[in-house]
Amino acid sequence: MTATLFSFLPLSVNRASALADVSERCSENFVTDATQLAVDCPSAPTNVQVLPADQGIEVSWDATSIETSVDDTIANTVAQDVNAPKSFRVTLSPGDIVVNVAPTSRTASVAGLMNGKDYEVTVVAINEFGASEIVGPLSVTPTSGHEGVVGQLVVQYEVGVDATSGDGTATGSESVDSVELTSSADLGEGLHTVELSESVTEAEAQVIIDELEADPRIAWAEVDDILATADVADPDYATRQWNLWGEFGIARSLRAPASSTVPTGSLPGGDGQGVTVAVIDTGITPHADMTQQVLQGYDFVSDRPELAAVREVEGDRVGFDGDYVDPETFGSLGWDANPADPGDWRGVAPVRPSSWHGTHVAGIIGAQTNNGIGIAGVASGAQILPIRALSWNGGLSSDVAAAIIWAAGGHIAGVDDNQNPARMINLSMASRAQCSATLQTAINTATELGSVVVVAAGNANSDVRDYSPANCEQVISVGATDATGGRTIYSNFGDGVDVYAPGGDLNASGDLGIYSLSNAGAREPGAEAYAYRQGTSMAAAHISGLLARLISAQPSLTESELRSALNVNDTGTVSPTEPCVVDAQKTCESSVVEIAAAPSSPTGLVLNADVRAVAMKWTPSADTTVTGLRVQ
Ligand SMILES: [Ca+2]
Ligand SMILES: [Ca+2]
Ligand SMILES: [Ca+2]
Repeated sequence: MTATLFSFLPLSVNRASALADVSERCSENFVTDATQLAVDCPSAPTNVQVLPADQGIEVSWDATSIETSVDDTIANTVAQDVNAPKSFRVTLSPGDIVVNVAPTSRTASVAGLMNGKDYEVTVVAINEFGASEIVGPLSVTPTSGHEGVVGQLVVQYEVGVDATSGDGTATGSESVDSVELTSSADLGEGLHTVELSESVTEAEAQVIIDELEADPRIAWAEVDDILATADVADPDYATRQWNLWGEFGIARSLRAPASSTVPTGSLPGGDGQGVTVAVIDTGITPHADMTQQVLQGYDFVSDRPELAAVREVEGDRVGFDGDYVDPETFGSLGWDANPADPGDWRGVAPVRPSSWHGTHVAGIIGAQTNNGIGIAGVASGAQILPIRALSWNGGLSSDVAAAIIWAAGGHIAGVDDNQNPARMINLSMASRAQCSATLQTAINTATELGSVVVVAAGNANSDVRDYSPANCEQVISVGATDATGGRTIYSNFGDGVDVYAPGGDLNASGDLGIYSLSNAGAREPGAEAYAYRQGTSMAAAHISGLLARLISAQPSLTESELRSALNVNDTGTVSPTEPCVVDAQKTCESSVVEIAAAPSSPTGLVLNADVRAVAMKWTPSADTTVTGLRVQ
């Protein structure tokens, strides 16, 4: 696995003793005795481009030959190889973020940045003599691609209030001065989305909300937020599932002794059979490594004229619902019964090829195991309920709310009820926002219907309290660890993170992301594929799969018992509010989940009953610390 062989150079060593001519030639230098070798700094990278991404940036560059002499015992290295780069270094400020990149790579993805904040980026090439001329600083501002324009609100009407007035406007519209309101989706229990006759700024929206909330027929109103997927894209590499069998994978105790990533046994608990896991995401693409597991889902992506936006440079405004590219294949504009993923590529910032994010998340949870191809899913017996709620331009919280309610078996007006209510609901998405009443209401409804909601903590390297839906109540929020078991550079942190699971770090090495199902198409679906991705999205999927396993072994487990099994505190954990990079696991004292440590059903249960008492003995399952046993 050559891709992991980075050359991390001692950047601060020996600088003081460097020769003067080296200093003149290199922006930094490393050799102590330049007389041994022909000194030559690497050439500076050329054509450096920096593009804004969502909570991150994408950097690319060109460079001279990557061929370097492998025989470092020979002083007279071939001249033209001497200045070849041994690595590249991308730095960002503020934050003093440093990313070291392998010499074969010409790109870097930096995650965990703040949208709307200006960053300065520099790139240098490095070899054993020193660093090239510094390219930059180049300015870049990460963005979600949303301009803060509000076209829709969510309104909670009081019990018994009709959402539509006699004149066809939404109830409460006459209380608003600036725009007219029209009722759109009915999410049940008096919860409705309401369209504005024209889009307004967030400040103007707050005025409208105040006017609405002064109307006694309305309990509350809020902006319909837009959420985005919580991962970072990357091209594919060779297969390796360190996230399961590796030293810090979730099945690490099943790892073969010393070094290997080959499992010595099968995962504990059930395999997920009988458990439906809803994946509320970008939709789904067909994949041979996940066939009979996929149930009939739904597509809750709205399509409203005011959400139309420019998708590529010099392009026309196109619909929010990417189904517009081919309604025959992907379903009609607006809500439809076909959750096929039409692709979420963007030609404007944040630029990206289609992510096939929903397929990747679903594969982590439920890819078929022991079928001779591809990867092993965490819970390959589970049924995947694919629900599309994220478009190429993000997802409305009202659409996500409808998806949550429907997934759990709740009724959504105008939609056939879900025949396969989900015990598990996976939300691999995040936005910088307080938990909206819209999402909290939907999560509460799903919980009352018996579902457990697992969410990504978010990828902004910030306190999770500022990121929704991870900051909602009654969710299990999941932060991301890397292959060393530490918190990833991008993962959100803080009290609100319930548990950590593998999310991967593509900057450490391209093959240290999470490998799962994907698609080769850049814009529209093409051949099925596999790909590495990183993010708390991926981490959340591990927990959804793990809980599906526990539920399939013991269907009666409550949410509280599932939290205990994960060693997740109901009350939250004690943790610092700053990025926690000092403790051993760098996870702010939250658990790093291990599947094999979760309790499974005791075996060999023997009951000895007499008149007044019941005496029990049992054989605990191996590798398990049982902290409690409930007698029924
Ligand atoms: Ca569709
Ligand atoms: Ca549609
Ligand atoms: Ca497989």
